[in-house]
Amino acid sequence: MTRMKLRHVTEVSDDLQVQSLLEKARKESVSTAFDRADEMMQCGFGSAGVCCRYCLEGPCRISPNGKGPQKGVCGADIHQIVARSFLNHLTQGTSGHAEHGREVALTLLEAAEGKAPFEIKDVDKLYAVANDLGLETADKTVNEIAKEVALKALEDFQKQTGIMNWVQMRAHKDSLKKWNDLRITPVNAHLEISKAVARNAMGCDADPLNLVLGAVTMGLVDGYAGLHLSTDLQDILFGTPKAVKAKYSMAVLDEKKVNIAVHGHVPMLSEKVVEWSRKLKPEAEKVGAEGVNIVGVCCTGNELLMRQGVSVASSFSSQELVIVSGALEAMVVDIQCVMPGIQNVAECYHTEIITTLPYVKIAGATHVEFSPEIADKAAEEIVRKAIKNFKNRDPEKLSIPKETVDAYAGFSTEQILEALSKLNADDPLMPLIDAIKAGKIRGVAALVGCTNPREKQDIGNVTVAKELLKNNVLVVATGCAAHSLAKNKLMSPEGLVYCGDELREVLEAIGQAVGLPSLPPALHMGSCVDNSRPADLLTALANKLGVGIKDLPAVGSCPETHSPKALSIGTFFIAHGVDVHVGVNPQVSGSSVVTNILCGDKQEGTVTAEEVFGGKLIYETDHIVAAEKLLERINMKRAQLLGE
Ligand code: BF8
Ligand code: SF4
Repeated sequence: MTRMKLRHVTEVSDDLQVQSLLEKARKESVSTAFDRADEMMQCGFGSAGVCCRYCLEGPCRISPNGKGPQKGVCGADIHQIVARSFLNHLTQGTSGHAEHGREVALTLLEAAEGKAPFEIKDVDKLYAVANDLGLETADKTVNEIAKEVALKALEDFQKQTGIMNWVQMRAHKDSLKKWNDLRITPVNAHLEISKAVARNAMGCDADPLNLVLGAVTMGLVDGYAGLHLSTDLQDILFGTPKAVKAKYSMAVLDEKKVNIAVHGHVPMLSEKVVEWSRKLKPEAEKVGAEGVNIVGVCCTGNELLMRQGVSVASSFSSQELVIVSGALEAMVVDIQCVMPGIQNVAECYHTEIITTLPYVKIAGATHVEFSPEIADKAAEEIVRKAIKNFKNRDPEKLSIPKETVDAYAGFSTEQILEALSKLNADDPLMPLIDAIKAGKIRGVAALVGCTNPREKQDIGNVTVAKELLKNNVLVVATGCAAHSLAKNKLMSPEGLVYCGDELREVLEAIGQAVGLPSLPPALHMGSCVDNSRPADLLTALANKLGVGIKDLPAVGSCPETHSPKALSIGTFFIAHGVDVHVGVNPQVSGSSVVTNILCGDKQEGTVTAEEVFGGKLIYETDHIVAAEKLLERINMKRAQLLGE
């Protein structure tokens, strides 16, 4: 096979540590996602979303330029095929988050019943959620209440009528009315996912608009059964995050310690791995190490960072390079965004890849089965395996980058409100609202989602964030986007130089009220399921102002999208009327109809997301132009809201 020309390392990432580890990988003939992305030819049909493989009459593909057959064998046209392919992406993204929520609900149930070794860490949040669910709490023990909350959560995967409990509890009333009017409000997560798969099959739903509305239902399932439900229950189980200082970059690996990377998304196992890494320090010392060092990768990293201040080594696209350091004794993975490629990379070093879930295994990897009841046993076994592997480290292959970056994280909605309460104890939202009204804060932007090996790492996330900050937009961040911003000093007061003067004054005033020099320019709100937190903040702001979420000067941006989960999250926000930018092709361009529904403006005779919900999808690959478009939308909403 002819090798495609690989990008120079400086074209892959601006991160010098990533560049040097990629160089090392290439020298050692180790294949990584960055190089595989260069070698992979992109299919034009797939890119436009016009290829259908839903039945064995096909595969069928329609050429968007009008040449060749314009209908599949069954008669499906290009718009029907693209709409189904969009719904398929959304269903896939949503099912991952819904499974996450269900696993956490089961863990809470087992903890409450005394079957799993977890305690309720945030009793106040438990009471708050129980009250919001309308549960009676008087004369009940904490565990009794936790059990009822867990059962309410599990109803959201079972009930056959009505609407999901978490939608009822968390949705803004105007948004909910809209969804009810459109008859797209989800009943239960599994029912909706199953229905989406069924309607997408050959011979079923063939109306592009109806299919896109089905995708919006998936977005709502994602938002409530995935994001909100997971965040609420994880906060109850593991604690609601508070401001915390931590370190970022590949340099968080420690030459003197046994290094374990925790990777994936669901925090149940990784919380226990942290616990056992402390307990087994004496065992690590016996093999000549100074202890056990846990580092985070992807959203498991975000979860541990937010609650325990665990340092973060890598976002999605450079996950394999953590292994290339030669310093990693074990990489423990649970679910989602775990590249199968890590096993091949690990085989070139001494790293042991340990899978933990029965339905997420990697051929060649070690498997240590995890379930909540045996959480301690599994975590202990994993940490012991890593300690045992320390002796196999090859000093010749060792290359740990040197400099870490300080970052503040832990900005849950509760933490933000607590900080604001230092300025106005009776009405904590008012300082924020006053700043927005006065134009000191032009609007709020959530920088969310991924890094993508096809894209130059971090550059999209950082450029969009800096442009918005410069224009006095308050930036919050989650997921791997948060990783990009943290590495580039946007989560420490050092990054204040990137803010407009007015925004900087507001951040300093709030920060100083809580004893810090300033709040950081970008507030880290957590993992991808924690996109519930910016949604909660927007709901609180809208309620306070007596308007809908669609009326707020708020936007979302995912410049380096890789995962369908990001499309699900984006659709969840669009359903609230929030404009959402993606910087990577969402694979709908083959259909003018679907593209217009998602991205079009209000236009007579056509139905668009903007017209129905008040927000739209913005696809823009130029990061500066993307920021300009987002600012334009913020200014438009400000004009409508404040009469500017
Ligand atoms: O859920 S941001 S690359 S790790 S999908 Fe994956 Fe994207 Fe990272 Fe977290 Ni979210
Ligand atoms: Fe072709 Fe229709 Fe089957 Fe798709 S569903 S593969 S368009 S025949």
